[in-house]
Amino acid sequence: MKSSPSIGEYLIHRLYAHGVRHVFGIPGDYVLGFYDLLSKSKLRLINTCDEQGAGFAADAYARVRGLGAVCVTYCVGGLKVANTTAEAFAEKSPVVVISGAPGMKEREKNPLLHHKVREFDTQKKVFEQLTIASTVLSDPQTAFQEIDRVLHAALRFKRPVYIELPRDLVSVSGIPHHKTPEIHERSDPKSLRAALAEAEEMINRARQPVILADVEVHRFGLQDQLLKLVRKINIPVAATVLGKSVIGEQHPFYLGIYEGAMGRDDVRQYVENSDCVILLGAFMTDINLGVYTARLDPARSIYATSEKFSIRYHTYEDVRFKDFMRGLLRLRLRRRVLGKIPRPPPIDGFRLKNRGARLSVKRLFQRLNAYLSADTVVVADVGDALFGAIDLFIRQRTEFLGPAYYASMGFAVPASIGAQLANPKLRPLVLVGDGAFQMTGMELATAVRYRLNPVVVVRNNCGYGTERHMQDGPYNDVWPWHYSRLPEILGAGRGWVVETEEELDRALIQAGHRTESFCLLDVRLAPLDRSPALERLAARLAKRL
Ligand SMILES: Cc1ncc(C[n+]2csc(CCOP(=O)(O)OP(=O)(O)O)c2C)c(N)n1
Ligand SMILES: [Mg+2]
Repeated sequence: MKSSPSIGEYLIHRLYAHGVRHVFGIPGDYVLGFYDLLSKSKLRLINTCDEQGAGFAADAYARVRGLGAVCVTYCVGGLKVANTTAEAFAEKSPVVVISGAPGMKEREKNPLLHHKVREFDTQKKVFEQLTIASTVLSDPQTAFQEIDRVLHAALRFKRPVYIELPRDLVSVSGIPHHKTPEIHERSDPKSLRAALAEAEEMINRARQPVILADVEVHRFGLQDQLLKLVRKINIPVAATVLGKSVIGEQHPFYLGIYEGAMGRDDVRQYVENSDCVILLGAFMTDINLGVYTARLDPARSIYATSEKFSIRYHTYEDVRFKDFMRGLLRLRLRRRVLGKIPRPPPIDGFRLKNRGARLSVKRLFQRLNAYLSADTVVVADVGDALFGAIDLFIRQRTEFLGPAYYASMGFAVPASIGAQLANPKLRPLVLVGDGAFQMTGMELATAVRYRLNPVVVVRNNCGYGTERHMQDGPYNDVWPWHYSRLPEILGAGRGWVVETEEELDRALIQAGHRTESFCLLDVRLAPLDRSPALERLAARLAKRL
């Protein structure tokens, strides 16, 4: 690094230092100077078809790799990633949104420059609501510090941040000999000690303690600590939907997904009958909790996240999530003899039953379960793709991505691009409804361009199936596309129409061999057919009414 790099160079340098290798986006005149720098840097630019695709890809990249970046032009590009940034915020994914902007000189006298909405800071104000920290790099004296501050916030809180780069400052040098500060944030020692002491007493006294592990365990890189803790005291673990795959689903102490009425009954009973539920990095969202059907008693819970820490009804201030997790490993916790615990049903080898019969949603997921391998990352879109995927059996950890809280449709296809670039060893299996596919499915062009090879299962049920069960009407229909013929348009890939079990079986086997580009299965399903997870929810909700 030069003693006095330009503001653009410093930003690139810091992204690289934090492990970013790809930046997703679409250029425009306000960001061209920075694109030029990027294209000559060690970072690789990934041009998507639409900014929303870039936003979802960067989000998935951040979930897999720890930090992601999207770079767009002012307002016309920036506001298109507002929704994806909102999702990243809500689901704790650290995405750096970089937006070009009019130069500071151009802003004098407030002229009507193209792409401006109302004021020059309109876009910045929008992103203040959607990010954990934001800045306009308008002053070379403070630009480096601002970059440090904002990137630190992204990593500290695992939430998106916004950096606006006026085009006349990209090549301006910042202050010379700037040193990036190393920040170590610690817990308040007294508070941490007291919290650990109370946790020790509560866990040791408990008859049936259980861990409920959620997404922050993954975001903060604490999966090894979790495994050590499990082994240390022989304690069973359930995961939430958002945290699915935070622990390998074949682990002998793994119970399954806990999600109130939507999950398996045995998992639900085990967790809800526990006298000490240790919630690690958990978001108490409605979907995570089976649309409010979960019954977790705070009087019997330890609740540890990066934002809040409480045991029973009282809260401890300044206890860092990481410190608490590490502290748990040092406690004198009673090692238990593990009795019989609920276990996920074994994965049967799939046997074709009704060769010619129309494929049902249930059998689709059973067959997909047999297809998964340790190298698969499952990327599920909103709708029954996400609900059904809950019952899939993820072979290793961190290999399930789905917008299980904010739930924006259109996530899965672009997210698979981000996920595979973040970890090229993985081959994505995309589960996406026909409705969601019509929103962002054309990003398959990006997959072709960058030689990625997702296997995309389009669940073609002629419309918004999930919504049909709530209230139906012609507004839930979508226009039928010839999905399997997209390879003709894109000049690469393979497509299949799948109507029977046998066709599904054959297509998946062939897709396993066709690794040179994407594979798309247009899976025809009955409009009202739904996954076992959705069935369970509907049945149990009906019982409670
Ligand atoms: C961007 C966005 N628009 C609308 C919705 C509301 N919504 C939730 S599920 C759904 C239908 C999804 O249809 P499809 O992708 O075909 O999946 P299916 O329900 O058929 O499994 C809609 C419209 C949403 N979640 N996100
Ligand atoms: Mg559909």
